[in-house]
Amino acid sequence: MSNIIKHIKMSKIDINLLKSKFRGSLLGSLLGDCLGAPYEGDRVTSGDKIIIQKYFDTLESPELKGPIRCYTDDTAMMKSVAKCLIDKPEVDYKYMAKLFVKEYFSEPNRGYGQSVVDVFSKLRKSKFDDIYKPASEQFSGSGSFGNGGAMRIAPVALYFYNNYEAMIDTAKKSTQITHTNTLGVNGAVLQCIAVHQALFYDCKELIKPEEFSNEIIKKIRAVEKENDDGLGIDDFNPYEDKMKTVQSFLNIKYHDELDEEVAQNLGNSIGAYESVPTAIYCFLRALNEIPTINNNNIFRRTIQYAVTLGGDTDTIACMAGAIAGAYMGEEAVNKYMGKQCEGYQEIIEMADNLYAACVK
Ligand code: R7I
Ligand code: MG
Ligand code: MG
Repeated sequence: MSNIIKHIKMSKIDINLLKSKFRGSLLGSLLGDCLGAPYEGDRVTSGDKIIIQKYFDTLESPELKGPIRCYTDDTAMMKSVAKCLIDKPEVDYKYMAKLFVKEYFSEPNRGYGQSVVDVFSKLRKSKFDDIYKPASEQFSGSGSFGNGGAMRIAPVALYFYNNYEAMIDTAKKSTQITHTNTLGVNGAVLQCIAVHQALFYDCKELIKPEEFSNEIIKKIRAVEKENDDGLGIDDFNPYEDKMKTVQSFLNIKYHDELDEEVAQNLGNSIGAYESVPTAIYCFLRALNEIPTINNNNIFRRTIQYAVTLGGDTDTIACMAGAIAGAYMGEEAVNKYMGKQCEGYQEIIEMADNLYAACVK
């Protein structure tokens, strides 16, 4: 274990809360994806925010009968990561790659990124000979910096809740099957760290955004240091810097133009660098009231807020939801809203199987 990792302070986890937190996190990922998907690619106006409020209110209604909100690639791939961890206690990355490919070719219309589709075809054609080669060849050899690694990472944070070093290693290796660009890989690691950290907080105690983000900064600094060539010429801590921008946005009192500024500066696109810190920001902002959102539940507020930022709404809401669910647990998830989402029961069972696979 590297010295840097060893010195990160870990508070003790409450094992009694863990099962609910596993469910909460995977459901957060699912609900964010399903409920954010209809707005993917949109620019959201203040009028749209009122419509989104009504949309979320309606989804909580017991009387609402369908249509079921479908999940996208975010959940499809998250399910494969969870299945791999459940089936293979010693993580088998070739098996994970095969699950991704099988899932894609059985349901290709889930809104996958263009580059990742190409990786799946190459993996299948090469019979999984070298599972990291196709991804490493993308974008003239620099690899994809998309948020596809981050959007599916929550099961890794849960499964390795008590093994930080293995969690970081698995977050990297599972991402590299499709994304080898450092920004894509470390974006997934950052999201994994945030979900993992949220497990250690009891939702009866309100998280202090400053403290939570400082802890993340310390951990991502250690990860980014490993990419540093020691020459001091290039910037090797983009995520640490971006997390400091998250902190400065959290210190700004909410005003009408803030969301637009967040979308511009933190980003809301499909690049990991433009979306993972934004998802963490959504969770931390939603710990307190937001004037454009009329709801007291932190879990719902996080997902709804992520959707109102526009852009890559399914993925930012999925990532923010996974963090909020890991903090709040299943009890915070409105059941009627959950049942509107495709795969709701399946994800609950998956969370329980993941829990059984790692909590002895
Ligand atoms: O990262 P990935 O799995 O996409 C995830 C996103 C989520 O929003 C999902 O909800 C879904 O909508 O897609 O898929 P990739 O194809 O690896 O990356 C997504 C896109 O990012 C690519 O198709 C490119 O448009 C862009 N991209 C890059 N563009 C230029 N240079 C990723 N890496 C690069 C790059 O290095
Ligand atoms: Mg998607
Ligand atoms: Mg998306």
